[in-house]
Amino acid sequence: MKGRIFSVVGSMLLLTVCSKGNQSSAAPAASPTAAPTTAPAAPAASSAAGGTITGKVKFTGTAPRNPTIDMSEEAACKSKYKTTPTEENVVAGAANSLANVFVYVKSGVPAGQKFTPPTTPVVINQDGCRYHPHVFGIMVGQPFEIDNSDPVLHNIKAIARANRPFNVSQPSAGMKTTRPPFTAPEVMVNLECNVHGWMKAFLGVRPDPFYAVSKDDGSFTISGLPPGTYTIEAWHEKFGTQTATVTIAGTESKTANFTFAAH
Ligand SMILES: [Cu+2]
Repeated sequence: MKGRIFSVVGSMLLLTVCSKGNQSSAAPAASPTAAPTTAPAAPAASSAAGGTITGKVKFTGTAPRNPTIDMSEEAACKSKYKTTPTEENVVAGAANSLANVFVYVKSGVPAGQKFTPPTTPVVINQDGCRYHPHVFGIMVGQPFEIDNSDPVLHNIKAIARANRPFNVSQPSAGMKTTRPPFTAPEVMVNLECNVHGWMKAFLGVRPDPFYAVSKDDGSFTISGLPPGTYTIEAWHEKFGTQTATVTIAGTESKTANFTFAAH
């Protein structure tokens, strides 16, 4: 039975904290469906191994309606939609699942541990006078590319505190701009368009690869975690933040679910 306590799968953390700054944590609870241990974790796991945290993000209450966007002055953008486009403040799926939540390891990664950023750029595309993606992550040191798929002027502005703010003007379709990498962790960098007030995106800059954005079904996966006890934060642009504490030993998988209260 030794090691069993570290092999619990499916432990759940259910939080209903809403406002920013509130914190709570819960010890993982044992699940009766815990998978049997096959082997003790290798003491020196490669970066591809490690533990996994998966979960789902939901909300309680009624999601606020996203404001419609009046694109009548940008016919080239407006023509890309069959119905009136909306902002993407709250992207809800079936069964109150919540997309566009940035989930990341806020603390617990040993200080001084370095992670090599990918050389492939993270790309944000301006298409239909909206940003794609709307919420996303990037590592410190990773290239950042800004594309314009619209035949209209966009001017993307990064509102950053830990990083250097910037302004990039892209007057025509097909333009691509590669920015110098971000230099410091920052959750979140706000991206806005100076021309179109409804255009907003949010970028989480992290020193490690331990982050994810919830999908339409609210699911997320963070993998490759070395053993440790981690504070996981879930950030949503309207509903604030929540945190959970998860302990990972070996190559196990743990569950951390988050439930926001819609307001
Ligand atoms: Cu724009």
